[in-house]
Amino acid sequence: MDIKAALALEAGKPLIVDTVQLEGPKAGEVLVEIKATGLCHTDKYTLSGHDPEGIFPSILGHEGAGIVCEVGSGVTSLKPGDHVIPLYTPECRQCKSCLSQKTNLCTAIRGTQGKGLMPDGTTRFSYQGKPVHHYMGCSTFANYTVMPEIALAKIRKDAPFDKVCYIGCGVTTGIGAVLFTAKVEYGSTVVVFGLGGIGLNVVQGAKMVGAGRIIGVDINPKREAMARQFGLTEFINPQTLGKGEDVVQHIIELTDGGADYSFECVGNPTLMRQALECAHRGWGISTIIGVAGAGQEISTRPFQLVTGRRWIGSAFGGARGRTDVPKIVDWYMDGKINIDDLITAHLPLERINEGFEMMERGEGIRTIVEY
Ligand code: NAD
Ligand code: AHE
Ligand code: ZN
Repeated sequence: MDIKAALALEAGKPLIVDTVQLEGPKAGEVLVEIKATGLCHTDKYTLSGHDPEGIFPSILGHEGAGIVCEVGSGVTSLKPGDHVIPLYTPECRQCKSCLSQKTNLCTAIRGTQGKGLMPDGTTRFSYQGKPVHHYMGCSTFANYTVMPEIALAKIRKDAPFDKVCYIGCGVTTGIGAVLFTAKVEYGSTVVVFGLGGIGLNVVQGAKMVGAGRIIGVDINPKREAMARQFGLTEFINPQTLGKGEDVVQHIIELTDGGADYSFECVGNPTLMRQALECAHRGWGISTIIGVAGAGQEISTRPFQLVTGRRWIGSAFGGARGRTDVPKIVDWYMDGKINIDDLITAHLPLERINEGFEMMERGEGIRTIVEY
């Protein structure tokens, strides 16, 4: 069928909106009409060419919501008309990782997904007669996509697509990192580096669990007001600290020894080190969420770990998609979490590049494309 999609034809070039061809679902696959998608910093990162798994031409986008149109043979858990959120971290409930109960990183289809292919090793998209790759198993920058059944969370039908699509990445990543990965306790002191689409959800998660202090670090002063609305208690702009004043030392002094929990939500190895080193000696846990480009590495003195700080990471907030995403949609519908105020722009697909330009300029938090 003919569909409308924003194509990433080349690294570093704007997306091209055009008609693309999509094949129907094969065994174990589902055709989904995407109704809305968020623009995540990770899409921009892959488009930039710094993602070792970035493949071109491809259709980016991984933060969507939509309706099942057709199911392939053998699909049992979904039917046409069901509302779904695509999962870049699927949940097969059968692989070693799923069965371990120790991780959300399902390995059932990770190999083909990382190569931009469906589990059978082929693509469903083509443009001008040539194959086009999938992205993170989702490709939500298209009004229709094909997904494996295990990579779709079934959600309630009264949830608005243009809000709950954000649960497909940013909301779950931020709140989940607090609840499922770091397991922040009531009364804790939390430091969040980067107060964008992910960091503000870390702030929101920290408030939910009753953190005592929530300290945000960002170089964009416009982030402070929104972050305070979500529970931030103190804001630090490293660029306005006194001359020679170090952000790590500043946080350690401010918190009487360091944070119980810190989160890096930017993707900058220098900040990852700062986040670890501002964690409290003996017990501080620092969680890396930000994605750093090819070739970048983290470093610290091993003494930082010997003296009891722990460095961990979180993908998709540690959430098991088919199990946890429908619950997070319920939290939103029950007013337990705020998504509406984080959505700062809506655009038609034809103007998707303007959304990435806004991200570049640090304007707004989440832009949603509606089909
Ligand atoms: P964003 O662009 O909305 O937010 C980034 C924030 O970092 C902005 O507020 C910006 O001002 C701030 N920032 C930039 N440089 C800074 C610096 N030197 N010091 C302090 N603050 C600085 O991006 P986002 O959508 O929130 O994504 C954040 C990161 O998380 C990206 O690297 C993204 O790829 C990653 N991510 C990871 C996962 C995961 O599962 N691990 C999921 C989604 C996104
Ligand atoms: N392809 C990149 C890694 C990208 C990455 O870390 N992705 C996160 C999700 S970011 C969503 O906005 C993730 O879940 N990773 C786990 C996984 O299995 O990909 C690279 O550097 O190679
Ligand atoms: Zn994302």
